[in-house]
Amino acid sequence: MSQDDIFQKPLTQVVDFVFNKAVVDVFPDMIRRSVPGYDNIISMLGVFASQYASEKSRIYDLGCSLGAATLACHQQIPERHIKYYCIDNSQAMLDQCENNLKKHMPEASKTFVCDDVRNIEIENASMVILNFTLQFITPSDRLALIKKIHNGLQPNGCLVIAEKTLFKDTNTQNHMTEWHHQFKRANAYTELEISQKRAAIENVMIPDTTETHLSRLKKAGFQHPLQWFQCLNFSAFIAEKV
Ligand code: GEK
Repeated sequence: MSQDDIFQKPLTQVVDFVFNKAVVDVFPDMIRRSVPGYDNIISMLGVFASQYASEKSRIYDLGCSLGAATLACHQQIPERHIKYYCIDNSQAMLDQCENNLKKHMPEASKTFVCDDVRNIEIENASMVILNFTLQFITPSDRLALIKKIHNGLQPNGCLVIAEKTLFKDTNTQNHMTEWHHQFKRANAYTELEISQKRAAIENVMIPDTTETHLSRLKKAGFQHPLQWFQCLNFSAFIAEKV
């Protein structure tokens, strides 16, 4: 696995972050050193799949990157004949995802679509995964996307969402931000890397508060959305379609 050195050198101008080939090569290292609890969330998606994924249904991994969430699900339920739909609008990500999943789950049915998740039809789904993807969607489009997912889920299916989250209270927000930077320092990112990454991502990744996530899920038709995970300013939710 290659080490993330994308922001190691001083840049004359920090441009908006894109999921290009350079990012693909370091992605597993980048996400683990940047997102506290990432591995824990990935493995819990497999646990949720074992409860919610019904025989011959579809699982959609929206913003799949390298396919870690899909693989975690498949490993728990290899016998259920699930049709996996891996969606990402980065061709570089999707190509590497396809390589990974063809290698690690060759027997499973899987479709790879390079498109914006807003353009994808969702049908016959028993599980839809938005693992650190919703935060990259224009905020005004988020409710429509969640409603579309609700419509495409089977009864008793679930939507799982993980995100970086904001806090209404300034004191809490400041602590969480500082502790997150401390987490990155502990994972050997320098001050320059932390600040250049922050500048590159701030226009493209727009987090919501936990309250916004839960109320939007309710507006979209999910009756009892739950937050099941928090580590610093990273949270995960699960919402069952009744
Ligand atoms: C994981 N889920 O490892 N449509 C489709 N894909 C998109 C869009 C969009 N509008 N916007 C961003 N992406 C993964 C991690 S990473 C999270 C998800 C992160 C894609 C983008 O190309 C990238 O692959 C992914 O969403 C976000 O479980 O890097 O913080």
